[in-house]
Amino acid sequence: MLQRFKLSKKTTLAAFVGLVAVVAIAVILFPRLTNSSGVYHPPPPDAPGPALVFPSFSQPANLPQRKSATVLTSAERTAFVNAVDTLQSTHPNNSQLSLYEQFVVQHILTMGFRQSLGAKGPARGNPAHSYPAFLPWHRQFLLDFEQALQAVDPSVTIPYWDWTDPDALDTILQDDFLGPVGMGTFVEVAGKGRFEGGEVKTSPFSRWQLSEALHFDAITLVSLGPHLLRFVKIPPFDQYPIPQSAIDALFRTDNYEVFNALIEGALVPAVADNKQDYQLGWALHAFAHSVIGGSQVDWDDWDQGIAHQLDILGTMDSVPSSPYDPIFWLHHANVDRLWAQWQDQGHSGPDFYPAANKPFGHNLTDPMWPWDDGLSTPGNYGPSTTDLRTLYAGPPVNKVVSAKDVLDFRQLGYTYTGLETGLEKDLETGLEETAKTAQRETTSSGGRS
Ligand SMILES: [Cu+2]
Repeated sequence: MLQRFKLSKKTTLAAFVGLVAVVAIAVILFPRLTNSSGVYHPPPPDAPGPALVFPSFSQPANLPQRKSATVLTSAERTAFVNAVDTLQSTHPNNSQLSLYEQFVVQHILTMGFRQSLGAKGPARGNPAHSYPAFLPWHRQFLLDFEQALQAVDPSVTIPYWDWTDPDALDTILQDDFLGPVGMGTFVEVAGKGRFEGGEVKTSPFSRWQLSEALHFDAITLVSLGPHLLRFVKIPPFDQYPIPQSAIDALFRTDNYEVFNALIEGALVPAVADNKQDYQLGWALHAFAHSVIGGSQVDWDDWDQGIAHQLDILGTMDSVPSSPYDPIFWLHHANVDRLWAQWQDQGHSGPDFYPAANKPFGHNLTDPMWPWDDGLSTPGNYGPSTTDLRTLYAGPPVNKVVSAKDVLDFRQLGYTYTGLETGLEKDLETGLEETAKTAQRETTSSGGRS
């Protein structure tokens, strides 16, 4: 039985783990947005800024749709699972990593952009996390993955996990979908009880043999072993579904950087009624990672808005390795869907993305590694003696991609069910409806007189 929460903070070990955790979290999750008090003040709503404009898109007919995981037919689930499983079982040219694992190693190497690790080129910070490019980087990442799936089965799109849907998690964790919760390892959470997690033991994903070099604890850099690990809904990450009010808070901002940081989970609103103030925190995307992965955190600092991550338990909880759990893709499709929805609500186009003054890779037209034609290279990052850079084959799409190139998701060739088809079209429909209503009223009032 693990006594994870009884680790005394007075021990040297705890101090060391805490320090490593703080550094890891600071590097991986927190953007440099806050002032010295840890509170971020976005510009007031009436500050001069880009005017909201009606986007000029209209949606082509038959644009492939990413659907909610809860509405997939049994055949659609099977097609998705088979395509994912095929990527994991396909090793091009007898290479050490599968097609699927190329995505995992790409994600891991975003953590390697530190000079101390041997990074080269202009890219600064983490190309995919903690900074403005979090959303566009993962948009391109999902697109590449979806295209790889479609090379196996053209009918497949990535489903999304709506975190506010109480049924979605149970649906996803079925044997005929992404497999069940983990089993066989018990976690004692102080004041909360004993909880089970561990290996995924049924479904096609229970047969996956994970590369230990790619599957590791981001704090200790110790391998998490060859099995997919889930610790689902273990306190403090047992609050599922995520309340709609948390999504509503996200949609109150008109500021891209605040939106990006809030959805990544690096900021949370300090006071629900005070829309201006945000604190360092852990919500939405980061929270949902831990709903599956089962993070253990230091409660003492939670109230201050700073969560010290003490223990990583499951695959989804270790940011670098998290794409190894196929839930990652459904989770990030939801992140991308919410950004798409926010864009549709008057925040589309380059006015809603920082043009300059961000670390290289995070400004509007900076190439984002690895879609940068070799401009930057990461250092080696990970637990093993294997240099992960030697295993990475490069991006599947051989082109230069900046945030600007992925702002318009419809132009990339997909949309989400439930998104409006385009404001212009809605406006037309609305005008037609108004005209029809007026006509009906005229007719009926005419009948009464
Ligand atoms: Cu990521």
